Amino acid sequence: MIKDKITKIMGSFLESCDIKEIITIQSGLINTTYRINTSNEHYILQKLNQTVFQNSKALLHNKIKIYHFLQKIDFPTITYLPSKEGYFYIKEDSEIWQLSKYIPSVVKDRMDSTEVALKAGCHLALFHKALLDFPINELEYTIPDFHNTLKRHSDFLEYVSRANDKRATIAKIEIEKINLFFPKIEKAAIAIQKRIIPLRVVHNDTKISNMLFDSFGNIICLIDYDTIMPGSILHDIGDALRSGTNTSTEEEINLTNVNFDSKLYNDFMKGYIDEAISFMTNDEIENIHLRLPLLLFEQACRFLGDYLNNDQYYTIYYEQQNLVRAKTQIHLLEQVCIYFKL
Ligand code: GN1
Ligand code: MG
Repeated sequence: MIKDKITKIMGSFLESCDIKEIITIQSGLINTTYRINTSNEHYILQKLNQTVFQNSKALLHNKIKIYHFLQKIDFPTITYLPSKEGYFYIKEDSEIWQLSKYIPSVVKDRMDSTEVALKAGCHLALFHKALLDFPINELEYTIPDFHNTLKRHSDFLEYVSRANDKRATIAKIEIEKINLFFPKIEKAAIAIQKRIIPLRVVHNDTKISNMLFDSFGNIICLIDYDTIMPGSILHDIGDALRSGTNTSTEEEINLTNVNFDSKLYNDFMKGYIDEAISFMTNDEIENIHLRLPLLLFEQACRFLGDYLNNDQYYTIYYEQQNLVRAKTQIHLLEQVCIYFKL
């Protein structure tokens, strides 16, 4: 029984714990997450997906180092709790579990006003700024080539070549669309891959649902430090905009609801640049607009690739969910390419 197992795991972290309620949180696509309500405190308990995060040691190393660093400089952060043995995780039947304090907050899938977009941009810039002093060489690459768009595309082509006939036929139009988009984004992908853009400590998974808001629309903190590693700030900007400027979500089935909101795009950029202009290089400033189309393209390749690979990577709750997710990304990409004249 899951309750027995969770009670045992909670007992490895806390001296005593009277569990009142266990709620499964479905918003993440990789790890298994529960909210645990007890008679006094609420917690977030998470089981790491070790198929995706094969180097769990490196992941925990990065996560905890960043956590301690943010705490030390008083930057808003999640609070991870140590186990009774003093580690920030426990191992149970070779599974890895982490516990953090639950933060009462509003979770948004998109930026729903100018204020929210300005604040999201500003907070992301402050996060990057706060980590400028973090010794980047101490971080490990937990998932190599995570935002390497060219690699994501070549992996996608591999999945196309190996796909079963049924799925390849169902996804025919989307596969063709990705093939048509590739020449449009290839130059930008190469420019970014050539590392004209400096390596910095970045989050790598800045979708808006990873920013917790209070009831006034202020950001409490960024969550999900699983993918923090060296990368480009442009990845984070692009990923926040990918979800943030969508008038619906990446799960939307009705594509007429999925539209690129250019006003929110500009608001977010203003919030980011006002705060980050002091440390951004010219190359970063000149290439800042490229990352949104690249991230959308990358994510379309990843979702469609996973559909063609029989849903091995992302959690799904119904059969064509990864195809639906790929369609939303392609639909937005079409609009974004027109906007940026790509
Ligand atoms: C995954 O698990 P979650 O929801 O934090 C994925 C991100 C994608 C995102 C799409 C390690 O993030 O890269 O952008 O789904 N994380 C990993 O929703 O692959
Ligand atoms: Mg994540």
